[in-house]
Amino acid sequence: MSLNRRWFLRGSLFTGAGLVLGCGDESGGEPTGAGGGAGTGGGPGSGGSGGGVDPTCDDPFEGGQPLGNAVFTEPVQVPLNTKIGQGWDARLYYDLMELGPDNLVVPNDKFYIRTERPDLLATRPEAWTIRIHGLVGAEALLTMADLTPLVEPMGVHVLECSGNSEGGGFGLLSAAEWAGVPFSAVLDMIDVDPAATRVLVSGFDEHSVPSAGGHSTPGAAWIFTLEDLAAAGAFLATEMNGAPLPPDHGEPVRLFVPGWYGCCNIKWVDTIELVDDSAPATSQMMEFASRTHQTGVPAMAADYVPATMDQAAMPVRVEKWLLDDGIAYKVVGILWGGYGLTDALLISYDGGSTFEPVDVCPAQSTNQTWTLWEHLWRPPAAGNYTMAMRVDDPTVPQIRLDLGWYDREVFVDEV
Ligand SMILES: Nc1nc2c(c(=O)[nH]1)N[C@H]1C(S)=C(S)[C@@H](COP(=O)(O)O)O[C@H]1N2
Ligand SMILES: [Mo]
Repeated sequence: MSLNRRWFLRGSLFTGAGLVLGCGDESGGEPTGAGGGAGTGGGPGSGGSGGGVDPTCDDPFEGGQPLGNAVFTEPVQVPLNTKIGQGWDARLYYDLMELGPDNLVVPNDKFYIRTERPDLLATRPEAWTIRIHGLVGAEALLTMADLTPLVEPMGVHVLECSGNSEGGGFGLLSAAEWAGVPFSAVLDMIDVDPAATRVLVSGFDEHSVPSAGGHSTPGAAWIFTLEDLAAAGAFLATEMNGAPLPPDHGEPVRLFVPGWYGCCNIKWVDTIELVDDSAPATSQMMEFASRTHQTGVPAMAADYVPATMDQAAMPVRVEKWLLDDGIAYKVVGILWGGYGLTDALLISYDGGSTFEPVDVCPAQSTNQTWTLWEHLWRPPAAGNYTMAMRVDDPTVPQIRLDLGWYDREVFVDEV
């Protein structure tokens, strides 16, 4: 069931998009069936085991012996934690296997990259300006000197590319600590025409090398309602993990819209245009329509639903352990996205036929960033297993869990 949905989904995503290894479509492309398993393995308990576990949380693995990681049988087709490709197609896939209780913020040099700093970008960060126009009393040019005094800490937020998929080890997903200027403070500096209902934010997006196979279309811009931006707590980010925004992440300024997919988080922001409900969708919105779960490809911005991340969850590492009573597996995973807290996470090891509860401890306390969880698993026999997840609450939107988007296959060599 879940597998069928997944294949259906792949089919619809990858139509006509042949994968160019290393610089292809960010969706990852079809599995090659060729072995795979790159980036798996790792040392015993690699990735942040030990230390940092909340003492109030029960640890069924205490006193046990870690025996290394089980291998995800899905082919990881790309190197992880290494920047590859060029221009729009530049990618850095983060190795989610590294996550652990003490390791929930991704350092800047490993934070995922989707599109590198454009080589045609000539403006120095100090000379950066943002042109403000459209439905405003007067056009304006915002400088970094206008923004800098308004920068404040924004906390840890997760960012995910809507094209995140198993072909990239689901590595287009990272969390960092951000600082920036609330978008509301920017709007306060502007004489916004009362007729304005939406805002179009666009960024520099010209590269000398075209995207391979036309996977990425030029023009980075997204249109939001003023209410959506305010409700999300959107900000213009200028710092990441205490450092100025790195070149590949939008230096000197990017949009950050908490809870929205990466494609809305425009880098190298150079224009803000106030518009109304008659604004046509941008090419970027159309390019990402299916990946942000729109119905079709609407021509008008007003016909787009917010490109927010429903509740999602997936395993990131499966550790093999020897306990007093034999072999057991520690399935470590994350919970992210969503619009409220949940304590009803379920995991399946048979592709979604049967589920068991995951006791997330410490409990989820925010939707801003991901929450780590662990689950003790005793597979009945050696073999391949498809892990699927869902939230046991029909009121919790979870479109990608419904679609089996984050299902993962793991090979167990011994029980
Ligand atoms: N100017 C510009 N901004 C952009 C993009 C782009 O290609 N050009 N890609 C978007 C997409 S699809 C994603 S997933 C995020 C990635 O941000 P990161 O590279 O900092 O992780 O940037 C977004 N902002
Ligand atoms: Mo993306």
